[in-house]
Formats: sequence, structure tokens, C-alpha cells
Amino acid sequence: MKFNKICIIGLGYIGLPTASTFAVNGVKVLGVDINTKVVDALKKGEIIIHEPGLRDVVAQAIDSGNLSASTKPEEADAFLIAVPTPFKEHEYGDFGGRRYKLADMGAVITATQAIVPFLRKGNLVVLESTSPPRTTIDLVAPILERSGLKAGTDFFLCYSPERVLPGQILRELIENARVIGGVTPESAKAGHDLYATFVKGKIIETDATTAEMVKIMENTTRDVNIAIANEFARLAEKFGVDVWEAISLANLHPRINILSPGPGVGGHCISVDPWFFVEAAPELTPLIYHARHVNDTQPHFVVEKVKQALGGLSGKKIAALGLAYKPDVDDLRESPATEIVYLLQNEGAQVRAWEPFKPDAKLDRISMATGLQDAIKDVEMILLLVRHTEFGALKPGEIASQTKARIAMDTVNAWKMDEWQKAGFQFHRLGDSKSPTLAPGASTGVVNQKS
Ligand code: SAJ
Repeated sequence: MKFNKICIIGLGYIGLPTASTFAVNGVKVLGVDINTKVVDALKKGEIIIHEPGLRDVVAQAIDSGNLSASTKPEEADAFLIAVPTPFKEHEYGDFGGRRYKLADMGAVITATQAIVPFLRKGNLVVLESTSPPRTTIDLVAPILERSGLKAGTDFFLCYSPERVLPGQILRELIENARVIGGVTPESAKAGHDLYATFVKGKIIETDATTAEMVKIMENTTRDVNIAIANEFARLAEKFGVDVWEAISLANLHPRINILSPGPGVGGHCISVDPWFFVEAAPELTPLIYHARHVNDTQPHFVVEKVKQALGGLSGKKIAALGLAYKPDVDDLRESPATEIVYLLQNEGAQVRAWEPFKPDAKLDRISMATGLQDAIKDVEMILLLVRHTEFGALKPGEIASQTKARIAMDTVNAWKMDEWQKAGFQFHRLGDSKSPTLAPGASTGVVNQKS
């Protein structure tokens, strides 16, 4: 099947890279977003999100004349839906005392409804947004069929999950294997033809519900694996062990690959998607539920550790380094770092936050520093929350001369203990109760030779 023009609804972290990649590969693309800021920026060749390489591809796409933007769809050969599927903010489900989050499918519904007036016989519609199992069949198809056309017969309908890693989206979009789940085999074939425009990885056809499940299984597996790493960190603190050392030793086993503990799991994917399984079948998902619970409570674990190190939080001044949900991205959504700042402040601490990837972020009740020095100069503790490359490269000797702080805490294993101690800091690391927390010379009762 040949696609001359496609319409992509949702110009966020997935929709915009996808739209630009199609456009630079010779397809006419109309990018649609209800946010006029996004559309106006794109019309001027600008973007309002940070993703390595995206600015250049968008510029190329616009220069080619193939990418345009609007707030409304138009007729096209194919429609792609790439809108967010967050969870509801104030509504929860309950299964025997297990409180779980609920998917907010509002954006998928609105996007699907927007396509209906423009849907024609022979068109292809693809849902890319991560969605609960059966969404394509039970939610999207009935809305599209209000056009009078039948899914799988008059038009093709697929679910094809995006699986790209923020920070590497443009490369992974092209190189990753692509799963295409059709409501009929013919739909899957049409989806295959569309993505073959630029996908170099394998393109595999299956049914729509399998494809939906594949996506949530991937992110759920990662979430559960991070939860066990976080639980190991808690255990290590109880038993006088350095979890980072223990993990690196366990990972020497040929079939073990333990992930990294940290301040919690954030972002709009891994911290959200497992709830789709829990909501769809709470009676079948105790493990997935508890893993989510462990990761969601990890910020509280960090706050307790900070409290112990400072001997209380009230009135304590802390510099929080990093607010993003993970290293080297500007995305603050569902960020555990941000939650930690709020939790510290709720207990009376005064926090100055520095996020080099989003220095202008305006967050309710968070005092943003204008730079590293501004963040650290007048505090008691430097708290590392995100493993940004530039934070890993900080020189404790230089930091010591720019701050009053003599306590440093690393929640992501980016810093070398001996360097910070040599520079005169009391050093704490998440998951490491083996490390002496006081500077050399002071008596701790615990001796550690490691760095
Ligand atoms: N994290 C840890 N420990 C680790 C790895 C990650 O605490 O060992 C934390 C990160 O700091 C972050 C969170 O987990 O807060 C999620 O980060 P991530 O890099 O694992 O994943 P995302 O959310 O950026 O992207 C994931 C990817 N899924 C998988 O790796 C299975 C990506 O391929 C998906 O396309 C994306 O979700 C998505 O859009 O669903």
C-alpha cells in the first residue's frame, strides 16, 4: 500500500520525531496538536521539547516542504495517534485495600473523535499511545465506526507501540524492531507497509491486543526489575552492605542482570504503564502492584536517609541537583527527584534545586537556582538526585570551595566516596551502609576501604 499523505495527531516526544522522520523520508505529513503553542512553534521551525538531534530533523522536515502543522486533522491516507495516556490525578481503583491508579484515556478518545470526519474508505489508522489491553478493539474501533465505515473491512486499524528510549528517540525509531498489531491481518499488512518507509529494524505483524500487551509487558518487566534493585538497596542499608558492590558482584553471574537502584522510577512510561495491567485485572497482578508500590515509595526512603544524615529536616538547607526523571533529559514528568524536593519541603527543609536541562522550569513551590553555584553556596547538604553526565564530572575539591555544605549524598552512585571525603565532605550513598559517613579522621565505628 502506498501512503502519500499522513496525519499525525499529537506532536510530543513521540509524535514529533515520528512526523519529522516520515517527512524526511518523502511522505507529506500534517502534524496535529490541540496545543496552539506547539503548532505555532513548529510553523516557525521551532520546537519546545529537548531531544538530541530533534531540532535538526524537524528543520530538515520543514525545509523539505513535507511537514506542516495544524490544530485540526485533514483527509489523509493514514492517521497516527500519538497522544499521552497518563493516569487520572484524583481517582483511584481499589482491590482489597490495594489502591491502584486509573488510566486517563481522554486524549486518545479526543484524538480518535477528531479523525472521524476525515476518515475515508481504504485509510489506515494506527494507535501508538501506550494503552490498556483491548483499547484498539473496544475503544478506538467503535469511535471510528461512527463514520459509518467498518474497522478491518472499510478501513485498516492497527496498534503499533512506540518503544523508543527518551534521549535516543531518533535512532531507536529507525533501528528498533516494530510490532504491528492489526484488527485483521490485512490491517497489520497495511501498517507494515507504512512503517517500512523508514524502519530498518524487523517489522513484525500480529494482532492488536497482543501488540498492546507486548508494550505494557516490556515496561512492566523493567519496573519490576528496578523495584527489586530498590528493595536490595533497602536491605543493604539494613545489613551493613554496599548494594552497588553487591550488585556488581551478582551481575558476574552469566544469567543475572540486576538493574540500578535509585531515588525512584519516573517518566510517563515505566511509572504509568504497569498500572494498565493492574487496572485491567487487579486480581491477577499482586506482583506488578507491589513493584509499583516499592518504586513509588522510594522517594520517601531517600527523604528518611536525608533526615537521618542531617539529624532532622526542619529549617535545613539542601541543594537538590537534578529534577529530571532520568539522566541527561529535560523531562520532569513523574520525576522522583521533584517529589523528593516536595517531601523534604513538607518536613520543613529549604531546598534550592538546580536542573541544568531545564534551568527555566517553573514548578509550584520549588525554588530554582540559576546555576550550580547559586544552588550550593548557602546550604548544609548537597543532594544528588539525577545522574546527569555533568553532575558525575563535578570535582569535589572545587565544589568544597563554593559551598558551606560539608555533607554530600549521592542517590545514584555517580560520585566517588573517597574524593568527596578527601575534599572534607561527610559522604552518604543510597544503598550503602558500608561507607563511613564522616570525613576521614572522625570516628564512625565503621571502616571502609572502598571508594
Ligand atoms: N531507572 C532506575 N534504575 C535503572 C533504570 C532506570 O531507577 O536501572 C529509572 C530511571 O531513572 C527513570 C525510570 O527508571 O526514572 C525510567 O527510565 P528508563 O530509562 O528505564 O525508561 P523510560 O521511561 O525513559 O523509557 C521506557 C523504555 N522502556 C524500556 O526500556 C522497557 C523505552 O524503550 C520505552 O519506549 C519508553 O519507556 C516508553 O515510551 O514506553
